[in-house]
Amino acid sequence: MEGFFNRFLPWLGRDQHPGPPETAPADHAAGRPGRRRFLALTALAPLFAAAPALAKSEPHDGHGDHVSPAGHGGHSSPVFPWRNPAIALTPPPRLTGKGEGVVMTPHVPTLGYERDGAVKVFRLTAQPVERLLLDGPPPPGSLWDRWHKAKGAMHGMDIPKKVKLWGFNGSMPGPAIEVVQGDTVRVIVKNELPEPTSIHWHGLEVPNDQDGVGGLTQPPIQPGASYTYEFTVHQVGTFMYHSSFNEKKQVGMGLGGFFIIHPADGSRRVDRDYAILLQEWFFLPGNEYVDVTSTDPNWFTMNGKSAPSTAVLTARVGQTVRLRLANLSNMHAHPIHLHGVTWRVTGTEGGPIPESAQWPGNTVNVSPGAIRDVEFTFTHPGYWHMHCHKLHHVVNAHASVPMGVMPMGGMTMLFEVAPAEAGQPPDHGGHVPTAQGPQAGHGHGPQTAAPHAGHGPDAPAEAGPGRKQPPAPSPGGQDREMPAAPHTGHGPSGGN
Ligand SMILES: [Cu+2]
Repeated sequence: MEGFFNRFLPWLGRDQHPGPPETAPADHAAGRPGRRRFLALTALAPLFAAAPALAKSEPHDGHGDHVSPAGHGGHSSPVFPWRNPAIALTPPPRLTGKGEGVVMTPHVPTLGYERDGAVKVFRLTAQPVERLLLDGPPPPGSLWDRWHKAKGAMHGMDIPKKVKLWGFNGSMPGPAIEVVQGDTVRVIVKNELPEPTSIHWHGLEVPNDQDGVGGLTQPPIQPGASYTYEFTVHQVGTFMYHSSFNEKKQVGMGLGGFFIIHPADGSRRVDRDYAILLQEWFFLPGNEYVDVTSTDPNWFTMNGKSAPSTAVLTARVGQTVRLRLANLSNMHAHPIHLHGVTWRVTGTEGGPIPESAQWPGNTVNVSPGAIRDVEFTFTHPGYWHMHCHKLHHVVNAHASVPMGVMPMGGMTMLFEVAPAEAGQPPDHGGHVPTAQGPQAGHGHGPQTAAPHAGHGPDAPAEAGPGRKQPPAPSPGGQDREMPAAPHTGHGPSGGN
């Protein structure tokens, strides 16, 4: 075992592990972070938002200090800006947006892969991303527009909320990765952030040296550097990837995404398969930099959008629907509630739940770090309301008209459910899906082409034969998040 752990010595500094300090003063003399340093960092925290301004006035001064590895030697941690202008941002790799095509991730692209023999090769670039949490006013006549006008509440809905976060491949959340049980997966991660990072595969049973805990199981990925992960997936279900370095800040700035594994035998299919990532943020009024020190968020997003800029999901009566709900929030659980259905909770962050242990409901609490798959069938057409049932989480910016009629914001989405297709009974086979339900041939009509299961073709990213049509576009219009800087002309594989 000693030899095994010696592998970690170069970056873990095991020899220097002090153990319990004999006396506090000696510990301070050795440079161990103490209360004084904690207080200093607390005092510096608000400067984070101002850091880009400092960087602007001194474009190249001091960045050598800013990007130095953190945490070694006991010196004070540097304060990192949102972006290091000395690091050119790579445009999204060619295959961003061309995934397996089974799961729909509104507002977020999926990520295609290239093949290296039997290995599926994905590319993720961690980088600063500008994001519109709120696009602005819903288009006149759109569902959201009609709803809020009928309600008499449009106040504050017309103000776009543009923020500066961190993401992958120009997207926050990062693009969704879809693979098949048994695949060997290689993910090449490039760090274009101003500070070190590393990526953890949340819930995956991988070898320890692929677990992505920066400084513990691997050296942190320094700014400008790349790192390659490779492992074989044997599990099935809904998982995540996220930063596992400086997590409170880096996850709090958006560094995460879905990692979905389909069964090798093609089971667990449904007609409409949606993945929704739950996140929360605190923004001081008028500030586009998230305050990662706050424990009291005032903005709440589903796949990076707050209502009324969230997608309108679609389904037909009789179709089987799955929601994969994952919570990457720093602080809060989100009890997600859907009107008009009784669902079964069919999966967790640990994979599928055996049928005998699935439970019915219409509200499921998703804790930070947890994932819940729910499956159901609508029995009635119409507009069905889906929202977090912590009602503080369905307004934006704590609402500016607390004694008036508040518009719906935050973690709110709508389902637009069409009648069953002609010739089909609206409720064939019962409305609570059974374990057989998703495979029971409910599919019919243009939206129900069976997702292709099994291994992707050699060039899946180009063809996407199983691609389902995405849901209706966000009522607020197009996603407009993009890398923060003009593209620099690097090719998709540049820098790797
Ligand atoms: Cu919530």
